[in-house]
Amino acid sequence: MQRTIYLRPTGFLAAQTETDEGQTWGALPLAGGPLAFAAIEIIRRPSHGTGGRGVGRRISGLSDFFERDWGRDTMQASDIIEALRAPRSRLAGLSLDRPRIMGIVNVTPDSFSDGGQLASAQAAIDHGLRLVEEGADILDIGGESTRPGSDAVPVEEELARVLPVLEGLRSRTEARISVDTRKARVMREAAKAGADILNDVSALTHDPEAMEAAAESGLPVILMHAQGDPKTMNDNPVYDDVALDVFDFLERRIDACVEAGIPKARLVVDPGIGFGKHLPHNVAVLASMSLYHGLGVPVLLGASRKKLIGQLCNVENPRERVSGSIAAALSSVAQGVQIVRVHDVAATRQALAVWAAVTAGSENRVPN
Ligand code: 7PM
Repeated sequence: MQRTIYLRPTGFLAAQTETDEGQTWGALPLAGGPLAFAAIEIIRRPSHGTGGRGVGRRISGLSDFFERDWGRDTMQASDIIEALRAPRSRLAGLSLDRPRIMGIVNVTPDSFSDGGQLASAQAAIDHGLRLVEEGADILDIGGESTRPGSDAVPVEEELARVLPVLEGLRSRTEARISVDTRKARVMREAAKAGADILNDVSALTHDPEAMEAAAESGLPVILMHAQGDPKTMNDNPVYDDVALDVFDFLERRIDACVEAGIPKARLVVDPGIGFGKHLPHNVAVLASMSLYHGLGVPVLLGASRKKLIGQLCNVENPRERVSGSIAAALSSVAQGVQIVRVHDVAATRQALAVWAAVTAGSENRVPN
């Protein structure tokens, strides 16, 4: 069935943790997290083949929304409301009732050391442990550079990069560990070595065996949207409406996972900033992050030090993009995003601590 309506929650207030009937006060709690929403942007996309052009958008207060006669869209609307409202399952044991930080541990040869494989493994382990001290809830280990324009990495090489770091961190930290890979064999070996989460930038589409490997692992999976393959994805990305096209893709991938035996409670979605997206696409996605809560699973954002930050701030050197990256993370967290994937854990943690205090201390709460 072609989806015709999308609902983007907006007008955020603080939710009290025990809230369950906030609706009578004009706001609904969002996904069991720290926020409630008081308004909804109703987005209509003409169904294919009707000759309709363009996407219609209007903001509606909650009471207007519920008084409306939704006609043949009743099921679509009530399904999304239920998905927006339902508290999220724990992710590898981690509660998602407050924002969580995923720290990036890159294990590509140029990322840490020129002293060979052993030295770079040790450097990556040390780096991961430092990120945990700084407040990372999850460490994301990646051995395949999926930078736009980059070449594929052979599976043996990727395993040789990732496994020693995974093993080293596994025995030294309580933090959850995710492995950033598109390959079934890396998923299987990582699961055996104690990984908690699989993170696939191709949403289990790159390797024909990845879906089965992920299902058999029993691990939660992060499904990221990308248009095209890393090598060519940023040459000429094309969308009808980028935020909605990404929603449709992620919805189809969730369905495929559930079909293959990965329950929805083990899935996370990510719109994939920079993956087959130019600046206006990236900005449109960031402005619509709360839309993805309608998929009914936790939402992750990875914008840290990416090119769009450089473009918005006019900064060439990725290491100098920390403040802009924090603004991107905060704007998403203020839309209810549950996980931010970042290089700069200490700085992000400071920003989130201030945000959380101000949000919780707000006088315009939704009462119990
Ligand atoms: C070199 C350049 C290495 C760029 C890696 C990158 C995401 C991800 C990456 C993301 C999820 C980076 C990228 N980005 N996984 N893996 N979401 N789920 O900038 O945005 O970190 S790799």
